[in-house]
Amino acid sequence: MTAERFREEIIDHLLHTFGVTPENAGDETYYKAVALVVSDLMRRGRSETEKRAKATHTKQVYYLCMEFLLGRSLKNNLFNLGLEESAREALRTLGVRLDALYDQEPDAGLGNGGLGRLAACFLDSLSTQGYAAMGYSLRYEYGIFRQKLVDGWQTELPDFWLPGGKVWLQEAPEKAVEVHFDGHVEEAWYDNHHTVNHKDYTKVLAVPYDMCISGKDGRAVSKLRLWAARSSDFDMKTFNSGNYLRAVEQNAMAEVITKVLYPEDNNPEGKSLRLSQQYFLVSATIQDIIRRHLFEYGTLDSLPELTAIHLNDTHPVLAVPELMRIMLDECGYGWEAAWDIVSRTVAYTNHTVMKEALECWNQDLFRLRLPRIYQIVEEINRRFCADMHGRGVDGYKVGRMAPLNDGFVKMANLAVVGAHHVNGVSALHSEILKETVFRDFYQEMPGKFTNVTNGIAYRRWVAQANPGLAAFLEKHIGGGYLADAAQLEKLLPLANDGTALRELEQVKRENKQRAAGYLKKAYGAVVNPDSIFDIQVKRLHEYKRQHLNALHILSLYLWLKEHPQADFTPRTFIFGAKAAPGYYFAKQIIRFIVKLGEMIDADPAVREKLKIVYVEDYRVTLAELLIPAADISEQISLAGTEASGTSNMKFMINGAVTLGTLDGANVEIHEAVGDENIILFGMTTEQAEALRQSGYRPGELANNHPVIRQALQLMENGFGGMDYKDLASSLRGSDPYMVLADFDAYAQARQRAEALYRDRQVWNRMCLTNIAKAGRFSADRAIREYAQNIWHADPIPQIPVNKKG
Ligand code: 26Q
Repeated sequence: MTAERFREEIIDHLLHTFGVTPENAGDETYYKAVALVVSDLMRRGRSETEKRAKATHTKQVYYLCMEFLLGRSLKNNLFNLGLEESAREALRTLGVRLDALYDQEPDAGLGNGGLGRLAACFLDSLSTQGYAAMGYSLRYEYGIFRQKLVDGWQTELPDFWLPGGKVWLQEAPEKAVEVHFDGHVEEAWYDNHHTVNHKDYTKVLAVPYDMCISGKDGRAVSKLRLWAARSSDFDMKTFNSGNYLRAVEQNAMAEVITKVLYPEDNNPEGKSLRLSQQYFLVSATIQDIIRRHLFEYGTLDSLPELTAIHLNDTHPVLAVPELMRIMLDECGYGWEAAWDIVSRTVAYTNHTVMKEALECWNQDLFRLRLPRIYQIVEEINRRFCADMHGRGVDGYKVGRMAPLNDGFVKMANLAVVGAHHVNGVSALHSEILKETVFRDFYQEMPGKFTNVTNGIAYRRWVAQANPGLAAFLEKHIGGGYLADAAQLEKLLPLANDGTALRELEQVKRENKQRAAGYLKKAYGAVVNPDSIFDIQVKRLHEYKRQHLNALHILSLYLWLKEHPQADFTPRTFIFGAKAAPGYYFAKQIIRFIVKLGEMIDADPAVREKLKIVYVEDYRVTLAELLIPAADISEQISLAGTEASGTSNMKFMINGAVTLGTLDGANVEIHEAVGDENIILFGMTTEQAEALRQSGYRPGELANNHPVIRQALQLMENGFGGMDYKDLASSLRGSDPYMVLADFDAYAQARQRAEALYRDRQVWNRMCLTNIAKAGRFSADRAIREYAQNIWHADPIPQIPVNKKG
């Protein structure tokens, strides 16, 4: 589209959609007008994609996920459609800056962290590589909460994103479906801490809101269908019997289902509203998939050949019993035939090995809410157990694998039983799955288990987030890496090219300056762009060990107080993390970090050397700003706890050096770059396990270690008007994630990092090598592996639709 045409379309939307003249429109309205122009284009692309997919009987991929953490869309879509320059020029003639419009867009924060962002990156890759794909999720009215720190304490504010975000959504009321909750939870007796009591509704309307997801250069456009809950109608009987208020109330109850995203990640709580959300997503989605399939092919017999349904974690696993229900109750299938179809259609990705993060639901709650689904789960369970017993499997083992056991519905067991493939998200994680959580299953059905290491969308995380690096890459290796990430290796010959390395250093320096400018503007924080930018941004969790990082900074502080003349490269430590609102300990860690930063700021003897910035409300848009500015990428989870990590990949491609443990995908980053280009420390998974077995005594360790002892004492005595006794006593008492055991190794690793950083040539070479070797962490590669090994799906053939035979 030319700039002139673009300009006309913008003006058209201003006048006819928003009723303002170009002169009177503000940035916000301009943003919406531009978004609508882009949306129109993408919808046309989507129709083309659908036509081609149908004409060629291409297998459809349906990606089900309770979360899609999309962030902003405008820049990404303009970039993918190759329209950024036209848009910029069109707006310039109207006296408007495109970059100002980008800032008008709220983040679509429909996810917590890694899992939700992965889903978003995967949709991008599905489009770009031309698969026939749809994502399904919920149109939460409120996304992940906005974080506000009040004297270091996290408070939560609602994220009402729709006013600015809904321009990307198209309501499709004609495709609405009904979801039935045939059970009544008579009293909120089960989760009586919970204030939402949604006992009354039985029928809820699921209304689709569709968002087009563009691929680079328009090979295909995917659709993300987000369901919103509406009450299906006034219960007229109640209404007529004079209970008007009750009818209205019921209406409101139904809409509660998609009101808000649950903000707990890796620490699920068994709230009945969450179960309703999950079933709501699954039931609406499965009905939609079946409708589409029957419309095209007239029978569900061909479902496994023509569709792949992917469960992103166990959250949408009720897709298995829901598909069974429809086939049995509404399509006349018998159990065996239906089960054969279902279990050849569904695949499942696991994202965690931590026992407390595996979803299970109280059986009574489940049965009351979803009686028919419960019956089907019982039958799945009965047949599975009978089958296992029949094969002579030990009774205890059968119990451990059973979807129903100990009064719980075990969602992961249901997923493994129902899926044809189960994958972990990094090589290490997939091995741990086979050895621990799914050990029994692995022994009985080894062929089901596989690995697909996560990946990220380079087009967003490099080309858009880091224009300086993109220009550097364009100059030295061309733009081919955008479609074929393996081409990044073409950088390797530059490892000894001093000029190129200095150019790369300059790119980093500019990104640090840009980030510093933002930190100044947003928080009044003054940071030195010549200091080492050492960044840890991710959800706050004990297993991720932000407190290890902070404890070490505290020890550095104490050391610098004693060694004021020491030769020391100034460091800026940047943290960004949201804690689940009810995760009290995590909130204490945040406060500890903030207060430590304040103590340092107040101390003229150290503040030129050390600086902590805790960025409030960390989200996709801030990640895009901070990650390109990092020198050091902190990936310090206890080995064996982080399934993969994906920010580690984003840092790597942006030329930061990983300082990390051998956990998750760090293992593969190490493999890719070699010992010289990563800073590893700490126990391996086996060593951590062995230490636990042999009786880990953190209290003793603390007492015998002068540095740790002094740091913990300072925490106990307090500073900044409060003490951090809870934190200190947890470390001394049980230290579940072995912070103290890895402390020395961590301190040494940081010292090595500083030494390496001082030799600019050496450091720049490390950065360059990381970028060059990052190709394997592209989401495009991950999607190809899913397609080939799990979904058995191919891209839509590139034939012109109107020439089809
Ligand atoms: C479940 C039930 C009830 C309420 C909440 C939940 C819930 C929600 C989100 C449970 C887990 C999550 C999110 C998990 C997650 O983000 N896991 C991360 O997934 C990434 C992508 O694979 C990995 O890179 C990370 O290692 C993993 O922690």
